[in-house]
Amino acid sequence: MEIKNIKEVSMRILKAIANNERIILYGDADLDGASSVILLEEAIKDIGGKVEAVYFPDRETEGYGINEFALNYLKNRAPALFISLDCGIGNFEEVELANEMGFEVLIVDHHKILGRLPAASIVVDPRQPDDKYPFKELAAAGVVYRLVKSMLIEAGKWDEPEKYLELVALATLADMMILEDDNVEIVKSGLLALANTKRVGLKALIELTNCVGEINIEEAKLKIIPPLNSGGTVVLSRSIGSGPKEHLNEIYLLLTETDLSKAKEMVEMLIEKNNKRKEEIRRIFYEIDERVKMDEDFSIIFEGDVSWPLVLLGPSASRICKKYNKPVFLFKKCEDESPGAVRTPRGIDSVKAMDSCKELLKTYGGHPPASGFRIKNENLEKFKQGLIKYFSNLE
Ligand SMILES: [Mn+2]
Repeated sequence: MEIKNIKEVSMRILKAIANNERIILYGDADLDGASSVILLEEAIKDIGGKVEAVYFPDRETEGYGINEFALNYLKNRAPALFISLDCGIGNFEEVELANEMGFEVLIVDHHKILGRLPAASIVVDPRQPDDKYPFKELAAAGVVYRLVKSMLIEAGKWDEPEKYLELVALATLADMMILEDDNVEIVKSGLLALANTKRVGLKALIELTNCVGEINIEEAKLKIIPPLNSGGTVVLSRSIGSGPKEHLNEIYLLLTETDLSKAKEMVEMLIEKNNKRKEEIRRIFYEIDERVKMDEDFSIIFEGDVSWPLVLLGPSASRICKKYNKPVFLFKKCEDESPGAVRTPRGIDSVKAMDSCKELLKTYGGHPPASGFRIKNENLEKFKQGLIKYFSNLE
């Protein structure tokens, strides 16, 4: 049994390699997205192909998923095969735009399907209603692992699963995927591989976070993953002159670094950044906590502020959700539109809740317990009331 369309995407990429087509990898800017991109890029290189460009959107300024700014940035590389990893499943308009620019879009994602599919040439997502693959809780990197395995077997080059599995294990833990079925084996063999990693970025991370010997799930979650989660966007000019700038991020750069001393410097910086980040999340948590305490009776927590960085809303919402055991919607108040993050207690589907107000939202999507949205400011109050109504009907 295989995930729907894995074989099709695998064959399409192999054809692109054989025909020397330009390939663009577009990944979500977190550890799962970066791992997905690295897996596919390494597999393409192992088969003898090359990647024209890698792009990670800036979470703070571009938000989540495929966006117009990014497409404009990349459009002079069309025609090309545009592969969206760990995002894309909710980007209906953006995929249309990419098609118009001359890209052929492939989507490999694991987020919830929003009623219909974007107009991509092939979509892989285990959550497609007609996908017969029984396990739905793979991280995107777990889905990409099955894709690269299929490609490498087809090309007769499947021999080093460890270098992929170490990343899939970390991505699975970072995305907080449920540790059942496939994920148990992935995390177990991946963490075993991690202790003997050849990636200097991971070596540096293991050394500087004082992990010794075999790394267990707790150590991975508490020591290895947090610095990686603090990685931000980096725009590099890799080629001289007017060559394209690369729109990357620090997670990707660390995990693909080949110089150990450089990797150590990067890790030190990420650890420092992570400490600042924790401090900042604490500040936001207390700010929200103060506001919520004033309110006696509430069914949801719905708060926004101009000063809250978008990238910290998810972790702040998680803390608030843990404390109050209520659905939490946080947004960064921007000029016309506001992006936000959602966390809900166990058993409550945040994406379904937003389905009930979808006409008020510009975009939304994610996983049942953790998702995001973007909304015109004029609709914020209506959205809040719609959610209150939705949750009161649930009770
Ligand atoms: Mn993911």
